[in-house]
Amino acid sequence: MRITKCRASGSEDLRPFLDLGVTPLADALVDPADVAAAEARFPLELAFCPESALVQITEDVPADQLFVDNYLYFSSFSDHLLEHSRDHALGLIKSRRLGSDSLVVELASNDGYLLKNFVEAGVPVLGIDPAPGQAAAANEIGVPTRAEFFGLDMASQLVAEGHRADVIIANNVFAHIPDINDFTAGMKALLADDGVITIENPYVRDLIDHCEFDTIYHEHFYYHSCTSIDRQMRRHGLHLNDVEYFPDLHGGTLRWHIGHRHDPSKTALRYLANEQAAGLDQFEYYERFAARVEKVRHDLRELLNDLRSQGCRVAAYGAAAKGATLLNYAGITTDLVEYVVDRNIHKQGLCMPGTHQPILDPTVLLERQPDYVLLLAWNFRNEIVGQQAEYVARGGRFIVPVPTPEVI
Ligand code: DWN
Repeated sequence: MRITKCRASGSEDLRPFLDLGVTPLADALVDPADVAAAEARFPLELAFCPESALVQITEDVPADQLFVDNYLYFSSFSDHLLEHSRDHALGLIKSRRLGSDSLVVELASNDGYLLKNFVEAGVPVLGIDPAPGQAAAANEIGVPTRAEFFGLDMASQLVAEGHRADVIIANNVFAHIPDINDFTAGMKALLADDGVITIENPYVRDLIDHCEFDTIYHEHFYYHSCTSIDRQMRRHGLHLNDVEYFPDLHGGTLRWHIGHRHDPSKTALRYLANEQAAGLDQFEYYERFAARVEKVRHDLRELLNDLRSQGCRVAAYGAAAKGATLLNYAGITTDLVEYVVDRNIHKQGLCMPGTHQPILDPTVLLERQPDYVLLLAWNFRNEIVGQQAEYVARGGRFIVPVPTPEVI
């Protein structure tokens, strides 16, 4: 179902600027036995709302189709992400002076990859994640987790049980929630008076500036800027008070610090001023993006067709959601890329959505030594290329698809 109003502000002045076609759900990997069956496909289109300054997709895919039984994303398959998360936890324990009488709540806590650091430090935690597999994995390692969707109702229930959070962590979830206002109201209700919320998501400015269009998929309803975050929080009596930038995480990630009181750091004010100067709160900033995306599609297909005409064998690395968007938008089927490797054991043996490349263990790269590997998980370029030193030493080459297709 197509939305006609901004999900945050309710404004009807919603202006589409990028159409990536009708694509399957990026995380809906396909059982080989079902490749002949029709897959659910939905329009994938981005729009901008001048009132909220929020970039968002215009299709309303039911959340229970996105994040429950077949959700295969486990955070613990990236060493870089695990290290980043540990630094975040230890930093909060120190800066917020957390102890045995504190409470840290993580929304979309996945497999306990982050909260486990607080548990080890003796800080009480609560994980909340609707995906049963991930919640079960978290509970197995001693991270108390409830397999539910978070919102105002759940927050009110937790407060009624006597819980208020000194820290609420929401990493890679504030892009994933159909009702952003209910979710924000829930955080407002649950946060202790002097508590802090830290929200982490890829930065829409990097998406546009580095042409990271493949990070657009149906489970990402929103693509945030500091301006859109600031306006969303003010709608709920919360305030953006600080900003941290992680250029090497997921193609450029911001961590926003939010509280009940308005006490902005110089950094927060600088980010807001820079975004206004660059025009991130104006439609014109986004309207030229589509032409750049179409050029990447053209150039990548031309490169892969040239390689095929030379008889080269091409595989791909990373059965990532972004990989599904890239392969489907660019129409890259098994004639151009034969298979995908991925070290997430839950994904191996399945096929990519829509284009149906089989997903295999990365050891296959040394067994088959394809001439080229398209790096679908380019956000982990250093980690992956480093791991595949032997493949490279034997003459293998990686292709990085964005910001412009490049053989490295
Ligand atoms: O918001 C989200 C973003 C941040 O992460 C989630 N909704 C979904 C996910 O998007 P994604 O699937 O594009 O994520 P990744 O983490 O970029 O996917 C990387 C893929 O590569 C995973 O399937 C794991 C795999 N991998 C691997 O095989 N070897 C990753 C690393 C680092 C490796 O060394």
